[in-house]
Amino acid sequence: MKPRTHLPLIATDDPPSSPAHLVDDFTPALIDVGEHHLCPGCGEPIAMRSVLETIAELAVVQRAIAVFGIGCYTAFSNNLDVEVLQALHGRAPSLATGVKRARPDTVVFTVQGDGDMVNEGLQEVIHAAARGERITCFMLDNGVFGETGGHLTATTVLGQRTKNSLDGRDPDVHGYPIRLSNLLAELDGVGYVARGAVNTAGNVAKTKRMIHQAFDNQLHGRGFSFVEILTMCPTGWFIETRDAPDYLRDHLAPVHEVGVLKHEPGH
Ligand SMILES: Cc1ncc(C[n+]2csc(CCOP(=O)(O)OP(=O)(O)O)c2C)c(N)n1
Ligand code: SF4
Ligand SMILES: [Mg+2]
Repeated sequence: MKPRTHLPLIATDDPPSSPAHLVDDFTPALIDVGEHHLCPGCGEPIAMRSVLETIAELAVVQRAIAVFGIGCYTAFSNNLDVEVLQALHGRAPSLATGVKRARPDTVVFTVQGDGDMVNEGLQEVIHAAARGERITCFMLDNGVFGETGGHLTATTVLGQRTKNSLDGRDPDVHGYPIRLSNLLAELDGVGYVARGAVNTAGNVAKTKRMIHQAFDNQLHGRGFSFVEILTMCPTGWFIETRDAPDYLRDHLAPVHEVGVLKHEPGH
């Protein structure tokens, strides 16, 4: 019987004409080890990868210094071919401020989570932003303290089930979520604020442009720059891995809306 296809037929015993892509082929040059220990379906590796690719594309690798907060993403500090400093919970913007002031020629950025930045160190980022520090802060926002087991943070959306809000976040008991990007966009001293997400290929591409703009802001000395990136955390959301991108779309993104909130090229 003839096969039902209009496509050119390849003999089943022919070897492929080009080698199959290995996962490692896609690893950005600045990641030393192509493996990580984060959960399957986690959004943080995608966000980290986008930041590292941008640093390489901007050719600032030799003068890039990262300051990490404490969360699941901290595991990457061992994998990167970039200078990394480790800050105490929430203090990364202050440490980054010191580095940038001491070495104005460097490109300094923080990597923090919503728990680290909005719960445990909120004043640090607000003051760094208001001072117009020429640093770039990235917040990986999954709406939970992922590393410690999926507890409620200040960005958890109403109704979201977490380890300590089993029936969903209730505003009468837990209060309302803080939209940090919106707060920062209000501050003088801030040149660029955007919120991206990594739940679809389109959003990953959009987020990468935001990361690029944020670094560009720093390179031109236009004050503080900030990108919040919504990331999947199927483990801390207590859902199936495959459902996490849609969960982000249906629950987190309607509250923490994706888009550029402030862009002042002449700042
Ligand atoms: C002062 C202090 N309190 C608590 C902890 C425990 N702790 C480690 S990671 C973490 C949660 C971090 O959450 P987030 O920044 O949102 O990162 P995620 O794990 O979600 O990526 C906490 C509470 C700590 N290390 N230090
Ligand atoms: S707990 Fe969440 S944030 Fe942490 S590695 Fe797993 S999926 Fe990622
Ligand atoms: Mg988190």
